[in-house]
Amino acid sequence: MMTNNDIAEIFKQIASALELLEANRFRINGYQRVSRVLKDLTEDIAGLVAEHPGSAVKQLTAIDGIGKGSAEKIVELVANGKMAEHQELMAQVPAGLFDILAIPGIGPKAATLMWKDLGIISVAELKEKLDSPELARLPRMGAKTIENIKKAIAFQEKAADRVPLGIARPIALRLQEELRQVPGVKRLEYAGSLRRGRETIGDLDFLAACDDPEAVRERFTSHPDVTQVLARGDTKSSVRLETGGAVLQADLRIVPEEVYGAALMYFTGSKEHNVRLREIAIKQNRRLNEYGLFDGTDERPQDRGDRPIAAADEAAIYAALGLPLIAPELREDRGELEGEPARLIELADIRAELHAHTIASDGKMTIDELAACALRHGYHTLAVTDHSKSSVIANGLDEERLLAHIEAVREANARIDDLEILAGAEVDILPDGRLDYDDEILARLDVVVASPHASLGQDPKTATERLLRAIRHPLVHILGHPTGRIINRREGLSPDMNALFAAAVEHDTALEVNANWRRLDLRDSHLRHALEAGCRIAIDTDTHREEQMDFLIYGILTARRAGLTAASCINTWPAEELHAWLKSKR
Ligand code: DGT
Ligand code: CA
Ligand code: CA
Ligand code: ZN
Repeated sequence: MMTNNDIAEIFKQIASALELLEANRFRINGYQRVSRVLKDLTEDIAGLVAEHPGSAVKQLTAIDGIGKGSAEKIVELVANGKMAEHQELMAQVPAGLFDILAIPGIGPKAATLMWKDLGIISVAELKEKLDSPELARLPRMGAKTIENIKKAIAFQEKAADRVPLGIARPIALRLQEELRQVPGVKRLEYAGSLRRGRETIGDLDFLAACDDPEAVRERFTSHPDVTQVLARGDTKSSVRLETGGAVLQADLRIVPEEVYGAALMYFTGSKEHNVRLREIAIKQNRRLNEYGLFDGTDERPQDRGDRPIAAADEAAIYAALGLPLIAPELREDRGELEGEPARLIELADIRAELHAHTIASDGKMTIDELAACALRHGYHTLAVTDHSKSSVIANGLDEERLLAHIEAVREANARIDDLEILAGAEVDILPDGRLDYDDEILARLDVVVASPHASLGQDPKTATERLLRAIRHPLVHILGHPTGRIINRREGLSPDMNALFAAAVEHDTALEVNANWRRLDLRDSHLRHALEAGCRIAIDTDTHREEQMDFLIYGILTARRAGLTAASCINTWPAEELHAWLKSKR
């Protein structure tokens, strides 16, 4: 299924190809505009087309900025997976030129000149020619411009290949499960940034202790997702994984069982956390490395046959250092070694889902299906929060449909046992901070999640005012995905977070950690500050389809990275307490 971003990319490619071919400016601008409109939509275009087979073009032209011609092309693209015009253009322009055009500082004129005059058709070729006199001779190609291009290429190379947590983790779990099946495997886990629950993953780091290293290596390097074996050695093998559109490197290290804990600590990182631990060890006249914790400060005590004080498991090593076991998610050198550690929130603490969509707007489940899903998760409370009327693409509810929907929710609640189903809404925070329903309507809802969906390119000051207005609104319970960012795709709003946190405490409005791995908004670093300020937190999945309720783990990992405890998270509260809090805003 194509994402909005995929579709937007195709339109952008058409615009770029036309630029490189020096086509009419108006035509180019038109495609660029449509691409931008598609990128800013938070609702699923392919789903919209699929659900309105006869009237998709009409649905699409209802969106501001999409004309009939573009709508027809979108339908063609979604239906066939390709678009004739796009393909014709792709045949005329070398693919590598698009990467060149994507480098900040290189416009279409420059890219066309590099192509036509110097025959440069890939970033690699451009890199080779960056110091050549012929490049510097091109019009407007000064030393400063070339310097900027170098920097931009370096930045892109660094950022481009990090994979979102929600893509990397399922791949890693599959591989981990498979490797654990190999006979003789005693311990096998992923370490690295994935174990720390970072929102994006550079590569996967597996660690094994086993009787038959060759068998584990063999299973690892011959896994169906492996497209290339990069290294295959006694202690370390590396492969390239390609699956479901993601490309990811994975390393497997095999260590003796006696030192597994030390190695797991080392390869879990972070590097900065490890540095701190080694400093602590040295102060105690000891040495910590991936083979264990040793007496004395010699470089490589393991080579002399020294026996470690602790090595087999992490907890024992931390304990020997005089430290509590630090949760992997906290190992970032952000003060985790000071003070008493709190018990971090866990998946099983969550008892309520307070942000979920049904077919009334753009969800795939009925109220009953959503309720069954919540019951399977063992929740005591479910809030049905469909979109409000301004989210046209998401089939947001106008007042009349909302009132009928509230009735349907109340009816389902009366019929379904063991679950309190609350009538709610995810109400749009309009660009100026007003809400998309008036107070009389909002007051009828048990739960109001207020979220920004449009105008996400606003300047920080306007964004702050906008979100503050929603936080201060007496009928709002939760500020949903506060910045609207999409990981690796859209930066979203950049409001003054501390101002939001102070207002949220004052007005007793909870802030959402949206567990969808594309969002994870609030992100970990923001959440840390929210907790310091004393904010209440909601962790919700914003479920649109059944499997998305399992996205909760990504919200939990993110929350643990910020040090969230169950008590600060409204989704963990017993039913009476949660319901009383919700009513306090009515
Ligand atoms: P990533 O892969 O970029 O998402 O981040 P990590 O944290 O997984 O980093 P990675 O894969 O380079 O290394 C995995 C862990 O191994 C890292 O968190 C700490 C440890 N490690 C790797 N290289 C070094 C090093 O040079 N010094 C220290 N102290 N630890 C290292
Ligand atoms: Ca890694
Ligand atoms: Ca690695
Ligand atoms: Zn939502």
